[in-house]
Amino acid sequence: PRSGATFYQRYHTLEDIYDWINRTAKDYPNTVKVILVGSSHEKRPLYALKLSLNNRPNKKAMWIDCGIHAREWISPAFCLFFVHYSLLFYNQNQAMTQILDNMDVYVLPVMNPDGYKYTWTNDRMWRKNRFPKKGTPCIGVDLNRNFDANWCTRGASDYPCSEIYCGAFPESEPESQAVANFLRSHKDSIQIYLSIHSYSQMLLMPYSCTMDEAENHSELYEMVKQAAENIRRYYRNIYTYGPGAKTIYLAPGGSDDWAHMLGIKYSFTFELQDRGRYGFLLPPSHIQGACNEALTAVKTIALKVMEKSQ
Ligand code: PAY
Ligand code: ZN
Repeated sequence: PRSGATFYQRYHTLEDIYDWINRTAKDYPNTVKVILVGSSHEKRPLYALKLSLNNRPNKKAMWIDCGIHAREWISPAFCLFFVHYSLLFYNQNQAMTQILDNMDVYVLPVMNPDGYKYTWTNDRMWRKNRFPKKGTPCIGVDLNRNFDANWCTRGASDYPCSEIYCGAFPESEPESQAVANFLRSHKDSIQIYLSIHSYSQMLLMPYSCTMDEAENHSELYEMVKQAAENIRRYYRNIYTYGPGAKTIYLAPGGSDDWAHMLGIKYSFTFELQDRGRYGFLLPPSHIQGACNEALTAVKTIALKVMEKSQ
């Protein structure tokens, strides 16, 4: 059951997450809407929650996706926590109230449900989706290499057995296509794009697909820097920050770069805890801390974006 805060201090199966989505929508009928944005290869629904806490006209929006990579369990855990926190602390926490008064938030808790399911049943370290490519024994496309941003250049692979296989063509996968379609059709309202991954403790900004600087490099850099400083001040934990290509490695075809190129100026990828001790196998006892840190980064960035657009 979802009762009690401890629900958010555990990892959940895909079935439990679907149940949670339904219950959340039922419990908050006036503020939460479930949107079917598409479905996976194995025909599982991709549900996003739309949080709309205030019906001011012409509100902007923020998009957050989690679970693009199956084994990064802290990522869906963050999306669940974030929704819970937003609903509970609207009108309690000042930053959260300000944010939700000014923007709607779309949250996609599991972008890669087939892969996520597979990590619970077969292989805890699975990363990609579960697309079976004809003519090879290998399965799966790396959804974070499948977007149309310098697609399949250095830092991705066209070899289907690779962990960073880019797929047959950009948006070849139903999961990435669903997200891309949604963002394309809402790009006038969506101001902030966030994609949640683990691990490494990094706050990444465009670009990851090239060494070139984004045209708004300095404002993005200020945002991730301040977010990292806040995390350090409140939680005494270190997050590195900067453009993906220079901070972690070249990663073409990523969702954050593609969203930025689409015109969503404030686009980021967060790499949550830890820095490698447990890696993808972050113990449940660390969920709360990891989520608080990521929440601090979301708040810092959203408030900065709001300052600019006022
Ligand atoms: O925007 O540069 C970016 C994202 C880079 C991520 C990727 O898609 O490769 C980084 C990795 C991830 O979260 O998937 C980092 C982890 C530790 C990994 O699997 O290498
Ligand atoms: Zn990842």
